[in-house]
Amino acid sequence: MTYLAKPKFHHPGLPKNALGYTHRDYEGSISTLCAGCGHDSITAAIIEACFDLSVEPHKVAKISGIGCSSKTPTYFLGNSHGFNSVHGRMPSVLTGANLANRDLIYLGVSGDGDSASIGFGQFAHALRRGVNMVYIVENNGVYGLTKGQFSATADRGSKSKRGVVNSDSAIDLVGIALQLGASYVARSFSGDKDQLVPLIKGAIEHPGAAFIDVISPCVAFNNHAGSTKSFDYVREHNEAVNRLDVITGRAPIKLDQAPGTVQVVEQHDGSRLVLRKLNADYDVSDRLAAMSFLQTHAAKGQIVTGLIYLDRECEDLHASLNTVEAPLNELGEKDLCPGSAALDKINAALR
Ligand SMILES: Cc1ncc(C[n+]2csc(CCOP(=O)(O)OP(=O)(O)O)c2C)c(N)n1
Ligand code: SF4
Ligand SMILES: [Mg+2]
Repeated sequence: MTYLAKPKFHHPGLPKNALGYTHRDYEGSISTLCAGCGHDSITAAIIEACFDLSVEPHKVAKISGIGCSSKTPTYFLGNSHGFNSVHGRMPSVLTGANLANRDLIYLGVSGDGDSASIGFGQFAHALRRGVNMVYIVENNGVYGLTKGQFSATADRGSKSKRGVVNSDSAIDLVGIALQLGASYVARSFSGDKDQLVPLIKGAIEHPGAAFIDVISPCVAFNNHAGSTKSFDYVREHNEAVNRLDVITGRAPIKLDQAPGTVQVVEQHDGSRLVLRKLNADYDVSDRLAAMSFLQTHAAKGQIVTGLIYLDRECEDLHASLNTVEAPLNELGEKDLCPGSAALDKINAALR
């Protein structure tokens, strides 16, 4: 239970990262989700990614909405900043926090109900503005917390646990993110840690709006035959475009790559994504091709996973607004109050 703290002691031989921290230092409270919930696997992947990258926990702000998925920040990074906001409002709270202090890593955690229904507008605007963040949707196709109603990402024709057939078309958040201009777009599966951990690491290193849609089966309400978000269905229909890993501090290598080889993509901050390309004709830098690839495979009933699109030239919201670099809480009176001469100049310019 959330109020039960995990014991502090751990095996003295646990591996340590560059900061001297173990996995335990990136954990949170004990999860209260249903045993086997895909969301818990995503929590484990976030912990591993932050451990691997030696992220300083106090440099992370985790922000969520409402839902089983939005509860998960309690279960990881217990020493980080956290804000559990209102249903569908994570993106605007995150945007505000980011504008006030760009020095933190912003980790937005949401659900398909949280982001594709009540928060759809918020989702859209945070991505199109290029807020520097990692935006994770833990996508189970249902409102898990409120007992399994179809969400807007449930596929048309899929069946609820009680046998009701969904008659509405699904929203594909990856397709929308591509169209809105997100500069890092990926999809993964909660049960594929090998793929998910490097995708999260890449998103943390990415200096712009990074969106990851993670199919995350709800074992209580959406893991039956007839569901297209169940463990069995996703395993059978998964079409991985690439395998990747993140390595920091290596020399860059060009993007043109032969099928079956390894490719390193350099990002603005100097970190590298190492991609193993499985598809001969797949290129992560081509937004239009990515959109068409998604649609083509969706028509075949296949779920494309992997790093689907990456814009290495992206600008974040601070660059487009030309904001001050220092966090607002570090600005002194001199910065905030330039004096009457400066004010007179501004007023004169407006006359
Ligand atoms: C303004 C508002 N409307 C409705 C609700 C009820 N509600 C709570 S969680 C939720 C949906 C959660 O679904 P999702 O975001 O997919 O999270 P999951 O539980 O599936 O992880 C709803 C409708 C609410 N808390 N607040
Ligand atoms: S109801 Fe579904 S989403 Fe919520 S904790 Fe249980 S399995 Fe996970
Ligand atoms: Mg959901």
